[in-house]
Amino acid sequence: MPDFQGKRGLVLGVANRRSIAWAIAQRLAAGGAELAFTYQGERIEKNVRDLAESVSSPLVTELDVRSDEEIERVFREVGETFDGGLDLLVHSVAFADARDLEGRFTDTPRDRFWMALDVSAYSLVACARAAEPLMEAGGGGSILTMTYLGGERAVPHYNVMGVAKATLDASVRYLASDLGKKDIRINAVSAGPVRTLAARSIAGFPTMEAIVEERSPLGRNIDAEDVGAAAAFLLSDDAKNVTGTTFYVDSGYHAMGM
Ligand code: 0WE
Repeated sequence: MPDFQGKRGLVLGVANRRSIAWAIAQRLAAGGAELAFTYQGERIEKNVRDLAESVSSPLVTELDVRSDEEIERVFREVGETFDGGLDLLVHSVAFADARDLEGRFTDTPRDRFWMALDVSAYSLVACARAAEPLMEAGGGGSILTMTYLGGERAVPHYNVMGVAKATLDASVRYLASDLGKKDIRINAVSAGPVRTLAARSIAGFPTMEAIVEERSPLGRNIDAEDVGAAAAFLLSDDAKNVTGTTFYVDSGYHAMGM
């Protein structure tokens, strides 16, 4: 169990107790980290406040990652809360219009294509830039984002989210290249399908789970706790020489050709 005693973190992307971001946050909190949270939209505010309170969070604040002004405000609040420092950043945020997660990728309209990339990929760049001075003040830091195999291969119906994840994956490498000199690391976890709020509305999710069971080397699906454990390693000093990489938590599914 990695040690996060004295570490300060910001977690984006908790919606409810099933969220991958929450599984990661619980691991960090169990290791002694102090955690701030953001939430998107009033509908989930109470959920996130209740969860945050259970780990004695000093800050819960709204953030729509499409807004540069909101990102600026949130990182100012984080700096004020944590004495000008930040050690850990968890980015577990993605969104595409539901209409674009079915049917043909070819039919994705321009506005919804850019919306998906804005929320799901550019947000990492904007947050890494805002985190940089706070992490630099503390002598370094570690950033983690969530990706999916659909950014590397054409997974049926993942469509524009796949293009967003390809952009996110490349952004991880370029951010790692820039931020390494400040001892700021950035990595991605590529998780297999997990039943979260985001997954529940997706038709064919049970079919995907059945395929993972049938074809993955380990013959089973993963859960959010598996992601939490991998994320904790990558965020911890145990991974002090790991940056710019993708760590697969998918029962080995990505290694197969058929
Ligand atoms: O990245 C994801 C899902 C992210 C996501 C989910 C939704 C559902 C509700 C982004 N936007 C939305 N928009 C909504 O309106 N995953 C890795 C899970 C996932 O989603 C899929 C998958 C898998 C796996 C969609 C189609 C096919 C496979």
